[in-house]
Amino acid sequence: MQIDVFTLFPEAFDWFRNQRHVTNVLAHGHALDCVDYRDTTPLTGGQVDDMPFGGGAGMVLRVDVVEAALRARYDIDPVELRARRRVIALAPSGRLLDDALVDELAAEPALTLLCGRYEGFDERIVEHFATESVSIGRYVLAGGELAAMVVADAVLRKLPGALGHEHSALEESYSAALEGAPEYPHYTRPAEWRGWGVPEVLLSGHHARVEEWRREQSRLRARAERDAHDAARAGRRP
Ligand code: 6GU
Repeated sequence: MQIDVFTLFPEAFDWFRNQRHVTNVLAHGHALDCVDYRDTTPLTGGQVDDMPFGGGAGMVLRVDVVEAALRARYDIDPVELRARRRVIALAPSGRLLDDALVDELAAEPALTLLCGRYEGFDERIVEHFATESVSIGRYVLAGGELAAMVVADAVLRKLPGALGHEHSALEESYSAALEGAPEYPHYTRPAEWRGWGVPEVLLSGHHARVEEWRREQSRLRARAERDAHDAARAGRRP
């Protein structure tokens, strides 16, 4: 996997790059690179954005700036680039990220993530350079950087070697292995704390019963989640 993140704030990714699962996959030959729009902007003074036509608050990332950055990185017309790799514009209105989309992205050889800032992108960037736009939820962030890190985190931890031998990403919340349900609860030592115990079955050593209990818990959580969701939609509190 080769992830390129285009951003105005490459230093924002320094902390993320040093996370264990990220350093693990980078050591396995995967790559995460940040590209600064300002390094190749055709405008003077490092300008990358502009006022929106028609007026209104905020600034919009310019299409010529993004084109210059993509051309410098890939040496082809960005209109052709998107036939060769997925180019994702991070935007609050995009396709909602979920486990299925993460799986889809993790199967790609390469991803390009475009971060917008301020009021976002000139729409022509999304229309002509991107293959799609992706959102991490129905709320608005000040920029795409946090969303890009969320996407990269979720994708990279799916890759072999990310989590080490002791942990598998196969059976976790919202995975196919759990039929799309949330994960079962976990407990560790101490077995009792302030009188709060641990489900007896987990201490029993019966692997099959533990498995059965975990499936059941996962299903119960799925049902509770569905009920809470339905209640919220009906404007009630669960
Ligand atoms: Cl991808 N970008 C921004 N700016 N805000 C968001 C988002 C993305 N996803 C949810 N909110």
